[in-house]
Amino acid sequence: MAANRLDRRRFLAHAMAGVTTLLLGACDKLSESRWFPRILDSAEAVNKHVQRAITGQQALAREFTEADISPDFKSNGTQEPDDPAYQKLMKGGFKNWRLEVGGLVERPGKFSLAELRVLPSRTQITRHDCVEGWSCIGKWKGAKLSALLDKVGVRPEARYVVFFCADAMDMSGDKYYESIDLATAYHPQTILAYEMNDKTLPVPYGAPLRLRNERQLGYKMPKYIMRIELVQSFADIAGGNGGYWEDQGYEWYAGI
Ligand SMILES: Nc1nc2c(c(=O)[nH]1)N[C@H]1C(S)=C(S)[C@@H](COP(=O)(O)O)O[C@H]1N2
Ligand SMILES: [Mo]
Repeated sequence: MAANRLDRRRFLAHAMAGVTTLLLGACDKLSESRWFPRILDSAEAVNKHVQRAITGQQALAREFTEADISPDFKSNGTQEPDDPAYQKLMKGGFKNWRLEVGGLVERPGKFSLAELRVLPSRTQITRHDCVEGWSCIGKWKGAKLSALLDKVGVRPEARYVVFFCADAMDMSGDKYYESIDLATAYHPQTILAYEMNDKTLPVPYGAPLRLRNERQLGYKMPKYIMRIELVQSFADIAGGNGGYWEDQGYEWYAGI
């Protein structure tokens, strides 16, 4: 299957053209998101390589103004987990909710919302792009994931951050989960959001805590986070592909 050098160069050139289209596309109206299928078609490794080569590993996703905020942000996927433990926490205003952080860390721990709120935070107005072809702009405030990771101490073997959620996606009872690499985890706009549009994060959008990972598609931003685990490989977790949607065939790297 190894492509020869020329083929590989042509392939890269093609992929670069795709990225140029998408960079221009960022200035388009929300309805003009024709570039989605192109991204999903391109090979994951090349997509990731090219995006990082062109925009830089830590380049920021575009940010918007208050006037751009969508009046009716769409809630997608789960809108309220029916898991009994989640329901109980929700009815108690999430006072008893704790974020568990474990795996390849020096100091595993459990964090209340109050504890997360005192970590260094970031507020950002960004565009959420769903693979289904819709986009909404919202304002998010949350703890920087980098700050939480520094607090627990990431062990050198760790390569991915895995998020386990409260909601089951289908009759199988399989819970939503998702993973990102450490470069994404340390990106300045990668936050654990507890506020949306200046209010406590509402349940349809992932209360009490959801990830904002602004340079990837919506499915890479887990809602209803209960536990975070640092791992070396996600091969043994659930379906082995790094996330609920990846187990159904979506790309693991969903850069936009
Ligand atoms: N736990 C959980 N996280 C999730 C989902 C979900 O169903 N459950 N849906 C994903 C998808 S496909 C999208 S587009 C966004 C939707 O976020 P929103 O409801 O704030 O629009 O959340 C993502 N994270
Ligand atoms: Mo989505």
